[in-house]
Amino acid sequence: MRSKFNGILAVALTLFSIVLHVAAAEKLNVLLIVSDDLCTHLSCYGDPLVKSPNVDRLAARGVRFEHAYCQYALCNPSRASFLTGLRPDTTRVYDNAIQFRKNVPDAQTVGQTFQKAGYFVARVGKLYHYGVPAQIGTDGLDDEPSWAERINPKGRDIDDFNMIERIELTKDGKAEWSKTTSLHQLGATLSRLPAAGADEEQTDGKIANEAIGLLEKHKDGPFFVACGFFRPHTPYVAPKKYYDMYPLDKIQLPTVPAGYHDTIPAPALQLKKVEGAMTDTQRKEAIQAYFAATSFMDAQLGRVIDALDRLKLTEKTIVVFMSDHGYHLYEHGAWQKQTLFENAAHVPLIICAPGKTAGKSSPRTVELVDLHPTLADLAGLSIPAKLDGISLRPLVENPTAAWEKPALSQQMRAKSKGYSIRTEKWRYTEWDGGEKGVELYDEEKDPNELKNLGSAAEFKETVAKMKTLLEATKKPH
Ligand SMILES: [Ca+2]
Repeated sequence: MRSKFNGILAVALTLFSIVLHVAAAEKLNVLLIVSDDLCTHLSCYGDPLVKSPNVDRLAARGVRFEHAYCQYALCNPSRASFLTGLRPDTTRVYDNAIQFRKNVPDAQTVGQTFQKAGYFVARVGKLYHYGVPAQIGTDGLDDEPSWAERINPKGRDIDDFNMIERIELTKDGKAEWSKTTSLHQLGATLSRLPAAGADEEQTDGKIANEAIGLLEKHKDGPFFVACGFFRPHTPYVAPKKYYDMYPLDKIQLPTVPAGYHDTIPAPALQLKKVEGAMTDTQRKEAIQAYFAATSFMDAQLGRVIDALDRLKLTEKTIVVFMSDHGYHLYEHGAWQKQTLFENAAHVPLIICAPGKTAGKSSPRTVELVDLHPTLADLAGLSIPAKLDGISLRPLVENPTAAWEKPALSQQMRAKSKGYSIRTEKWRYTEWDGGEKGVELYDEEKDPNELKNLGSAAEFKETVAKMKTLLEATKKPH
């Protein structure tokens, strides 16, 4: 009798452990890859010149969001927003100096959500803000509770900094590429280096190696590995072979109509003198360098995807590829970020989820603040309360599903505050509630946003509707 009971118990225990094992095996892993300062000059987003075969590879495996927007076109505010799922007006992080927990100490980050669910959660490289390049190799403004393991690779690009050229204004008002003398002077300037050494000697090459190492070590899952590449953020350091992919005569400069800057509100653009003084050749050299850094990052991404495939993790892993914000490459006469134009607000976003849609694009407007609830939802975890974003799972399942939510971006200036709301058809931007000016762009007829309709009598009603939409969207939860 006793042995029969023991037998039943043994069978029951075995079944129980099988159930547990299956439950564990069914948990999907997450691989989150964030590139720094990457705009949508990518092949799968329609750029005719840029070679991005590995971003394209991911686009073929998942849903490519055509209209994804950051909430703030600067590293720290954007990253604090999408890694928590809170808007910048909730975190009150508007610059690169503050760590978000000073303002929202109890925020639950996406890393914490997955740790609570029993995942191994780690990051390699830049997820929360780092000053680039000076803080490479440190924790920067990291959030320790988000991760169980943190890896900060540092490549030869940091040691090669005294080879890097940056654009500077000379005393007689000319722009020149000059050798720099300080790491700290490089981050906010246009700076370039066709580098020596192999890919794997550079920081992003080492980041790919470390990410691959984590995938190998934790392949039995469930894992949440976040991989933050530093490129194409300036300084545009990439091995010379990537520069050779973009001959200067193939690069087309954007054009700005005469008198254009008088048609937009003063806070919309803050151009630097040195950038205005650049020659067209120097502008092309800056774009060449950015594209080289993009293709270099893409190649490192490819190595990580190869590892995922080699380890047979592709069918068990949600993969997200994205950037923290867009980037101006002389569009509107501007460089870099911190505007409310499409160039700075628009980001690449690709979500590959096993068993969901593959190789399609979604035209719906989505926001990076949606990342946290989306990942939780796709992994079958409960979505934390009080997030500002919503799950994009309906669009990952059906990219053209009905969707009303617009995208909101914001930008602080020293003396004014801007908000911009984007629907599939319109972008509406206002500075200080409209006191310092408004902008309205018809995105179907004017995708380059060069014709501001904000003051035109025939669009008064559209402006009023967009203003109402903006107010409703920015209202705190
Ligand atoms: Ca950035």
